[in-house]
Amino acid sequence: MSGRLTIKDIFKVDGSGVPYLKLVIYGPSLSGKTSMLTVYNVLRKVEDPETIYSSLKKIDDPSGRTIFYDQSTFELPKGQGVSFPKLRYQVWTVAGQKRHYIQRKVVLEGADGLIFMFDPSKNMWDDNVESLTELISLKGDVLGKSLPFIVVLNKIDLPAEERMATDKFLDLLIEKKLSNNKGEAYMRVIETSCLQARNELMTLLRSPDIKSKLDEYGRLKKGARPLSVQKVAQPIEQLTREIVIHRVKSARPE
Ligand SMILES: Nc1nc2c(ncn2[C@@H]2O[C@H](COP(=O)(O)OP(=O)(O)OP(=O)(O)O)[C@@H](O)[C@H]2O)c(=O)[nH]1
Ligand SMILES: [Mg+2]
Repeated sequence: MSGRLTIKDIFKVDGSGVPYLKLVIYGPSLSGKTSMLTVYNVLRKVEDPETIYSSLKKIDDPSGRTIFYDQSTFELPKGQGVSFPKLRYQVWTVAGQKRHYIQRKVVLEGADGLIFMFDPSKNMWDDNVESLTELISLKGDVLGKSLPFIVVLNKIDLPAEERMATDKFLDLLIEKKLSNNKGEAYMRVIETSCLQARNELMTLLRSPDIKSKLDEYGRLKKGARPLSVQKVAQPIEQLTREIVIHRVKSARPE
């Protein structure tokens, strides 16, 4: 192969010539997609505001239900872009209500990675199945292949009697041919509570000893993330990492 690979051979570039990835959070209405992106935004803001390239834009109705999308763009913190100077990752959520199908289709266009968010509330089972089936009808040919995905099981704060067991979701992933077996399915699932994460982050930021968790510039230290908050950030950050590693590996000449 002649010449060196450049970043533009591996990633798309945005209007200002900076490489970027597009991540989409998909799933039924009320599963917590907007909540996840909102918590992640607050986290980035307190950890390193410079990593927020464009702050959260929500297109929703007066009750807070998304009617088109939420969107925010982040940059990898300095020194974390593998050996690249800069990489942006756009995070989008879809509007989960059934009637917004066309909007979901539009938002999905050009996605480089997907987070599928289940709502384990017992009365939401059919909506979960319907939403996953819809996603497969739109992206089934590439999902889990050239389009990496992570599954989030939100609302783990709900009491056990109000929740479908995690096992049922693993079975569903196998039935839909997104995993070969339970072990593999479980590897793709991250259990979260966006509600708990939001509350714990707010409590932390208001706590009297917050100063001990801040660095010299007043930014929240990475190690200070409460576990619930880390679990909400993990799907976005892990997926970004997986896509970067995969792209770099497959672009590298043999
Ligand atoms: N108990 C509990 N409630 C949550 C959790 N995450 C979100 N919620 C609540 O679920 C409701 C819906 O959350 P949203 O984030 O707006 O859901 P969405 O998936 O964006 O919904 P659409 O915009 O209609 O697609 C809100 O009342 C949230 O407070 C969670 O982890 N646990
Ligand atoms: Mg929403």
